[in-house]
Amino acid sequence: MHRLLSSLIALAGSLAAPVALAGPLEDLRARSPEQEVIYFVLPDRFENGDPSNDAGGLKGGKLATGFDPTDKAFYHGGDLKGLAARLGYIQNLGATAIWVGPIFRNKPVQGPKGGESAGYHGYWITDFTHVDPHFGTDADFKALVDAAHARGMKVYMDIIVNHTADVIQYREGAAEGYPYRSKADYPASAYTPFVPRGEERVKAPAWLNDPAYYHNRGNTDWKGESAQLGDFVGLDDLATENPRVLEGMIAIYGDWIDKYGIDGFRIDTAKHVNPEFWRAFVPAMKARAAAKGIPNFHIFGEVMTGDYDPALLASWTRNAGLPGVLDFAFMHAVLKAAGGGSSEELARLPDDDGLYEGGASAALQLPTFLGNHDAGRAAMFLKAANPAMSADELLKRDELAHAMLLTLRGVPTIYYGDEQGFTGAGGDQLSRQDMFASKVAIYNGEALVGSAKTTATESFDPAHPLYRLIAQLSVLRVKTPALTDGRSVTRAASEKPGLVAVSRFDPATGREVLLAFNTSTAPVSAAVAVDPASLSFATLAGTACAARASAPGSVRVDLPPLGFAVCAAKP
Ligand SMILES: [Ca+2]
Ligand SMILES: [Ca+2]
Ligand SMILES: [Ca+2]
Repeated sequence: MHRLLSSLIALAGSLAAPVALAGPLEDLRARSPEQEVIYFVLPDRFENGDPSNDAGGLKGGKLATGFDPTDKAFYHGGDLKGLAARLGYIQNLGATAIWVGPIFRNKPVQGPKGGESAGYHGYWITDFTHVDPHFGTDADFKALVDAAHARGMKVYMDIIVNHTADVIQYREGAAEGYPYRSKADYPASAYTPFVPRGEERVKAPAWLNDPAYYHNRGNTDWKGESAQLGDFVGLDDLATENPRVLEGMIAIYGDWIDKYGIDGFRIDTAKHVNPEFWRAFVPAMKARAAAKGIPNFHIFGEVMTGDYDPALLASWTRNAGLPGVLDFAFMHAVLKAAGGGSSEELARLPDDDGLYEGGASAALQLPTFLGNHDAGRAAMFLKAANPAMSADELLKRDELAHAMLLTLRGVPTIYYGDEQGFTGAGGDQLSRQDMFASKVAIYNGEALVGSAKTTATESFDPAHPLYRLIAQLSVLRVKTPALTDGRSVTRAASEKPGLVAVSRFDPATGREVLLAFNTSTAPVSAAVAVDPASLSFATLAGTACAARASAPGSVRVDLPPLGFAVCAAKP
């Protein structure tokens, strides 16, 4: 009751300010995961709301504080206050949920001498119970969540259970680079672990400081058992099959639900943890959330695949019981089609949805995306597929890919900065540009899609063509049940550039929405099969649709080069 009361007070406070889509907390809690549009942000790179925390309260140079805004491998100063101050920008883009990169206290700097980098990304946790001082305070996080909720927006935390920061070292194997030592070759202890002096109590909760709760088998080579038991480039790999570790992680993350009332978890490196762990952890988190009045708590895992195979993604929803996985197969299929390649991979996704636990209806809650902080950005992939194309063609292909993302099945997940035309020259650090005025030379040297400016000045332009398109289609999506909850039927696809068409059906009325995309640089004109009951159409977005079916069961689709149309059958 107390929590509800304080949320209502926060809500009442926010109503004094002009807020476009403020809705009560009850409405937000009632929304299912597939009704959201997610915006994924790395707090260090988004907005600096408090320069006094830039060094994280640490003294000394960049190797002590981790702070160097000119170096893409170090902290740049972004924080939770900055993110809270920009909620209006994110909400006006049409996003209804924010996936915030990990905010827990990290080891500020790690890596071999001369090759150090900082924990600005948040994936090197030492203290799982508090906000990293570079990002602000626990109170800043509370204020961010409350402010988002007051606007009707959800907050998803990015969590890690597979590993901690690299603290544990081994007595042997330095010269060889700590290669993985298998269970067969080393059935008892593989390496002799130790914690360097001064770091004995750096982790929290305290049980995490005991090397007995780690695998200590050396670095993973990503194959076989080492994918689950090996260290991720030195990061201490937790013994997640140990009941103490399971119980400890349930306590840690349950506490964040209890204290902050957040709305979901994105799970990092999920496939490097034994499936049995998730089978216990996921129900525990759902129960904890339900007890806090959060019935639609969303959980989705990162199952990275090199070959973008839906079968591997789906296996983690079955064997591990993950409610959702980030849909890497969708990313690959859309970029291939929107880049002018074959659309046959995209065409078969509705059939592949049968692989997921719960089938096609469960697949509606898979977060879909066009790029991310590891792989790289959509614009980079589109450009790589067509290196000689004009700036205008790149913008049109980027818009086409976003039109697919925002109308096809799954929960559209916008990677921050894509809406401002960020491109990047690679994945990882090269795809983590600053939204506030950047001091990183390689970022500022990039041409942005759809804009003549660079990242040297701030990138929060609501007039950017990609921002405007995403905003338009997000609003349309959220109010169109066929797009959030409808089943999908592929109507047209090809191994060559050209027409891609998919029908989606309102789950309540059965009414059809036809989505048509032209992936070629020539106009297309084609007859497309539709439901015989779909006799007349309204244009919801894009190019004008034919007002009437040519005959029951067929409609003419005319699209300009790289154009799209969203056509709703009328009752
Ligand atoms: Ca700051
Ligand atoms: Ca280590
Ligand atoms: Ca592991």
